[in-house]
Amino acid sequence: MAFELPDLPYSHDALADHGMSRETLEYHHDIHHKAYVDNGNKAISGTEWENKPVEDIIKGTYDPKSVAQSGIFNNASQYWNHNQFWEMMAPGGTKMPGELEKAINDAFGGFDKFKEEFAAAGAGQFGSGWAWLVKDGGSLKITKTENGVNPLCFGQTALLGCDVWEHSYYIDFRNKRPVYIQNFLDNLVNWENVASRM
Ligand code: MN3
Repeated sequence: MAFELPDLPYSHDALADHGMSRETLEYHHDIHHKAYVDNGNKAISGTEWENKPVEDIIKGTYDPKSVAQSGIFNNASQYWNHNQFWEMMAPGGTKMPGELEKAINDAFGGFDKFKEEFAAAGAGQFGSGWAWLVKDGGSLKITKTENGVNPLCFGQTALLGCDVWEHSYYIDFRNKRPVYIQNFLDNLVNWENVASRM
């Protein structure tokens, strides 16, 4: 099935008071995400993947031995990653459901410890990539991935993902990736969405 650019679940202005400007969302959603949609559709056209669900394309084309990955993988995974990313945010963030709070406390020894470890993963990803909170079997883990690689590649469930490509933060935070990640965790996460993925 063809990839389609979803609408943002909020207006382009909705996150501006919380550290993510209209200009960032115009570039990031309307231009970057759309490019993954358009290039992905071109890449799968006429291939065995043309009518497959995007999750199957990602899992079926991921090559653990490749750094560059294929054009099909890169565009399909970045298409999917951004579909999740917009849903994982809400203006000002949301209250964390108790069930998720307990799971985070159990896994990381408290919310502050979780935030520290997640921020370190995002800041420590050399070059473009993502920081993730994943469910791996029964346990919660923090991971980082390069470029478009995501938890589906490793049989994990993505609960929260933070885009640490420069296009995600350079307009609002310039080179200060750690400040962007801290703001993401403090002011942008839709914890209800994260909990719904468990
Ligand atoms: Mn991005």
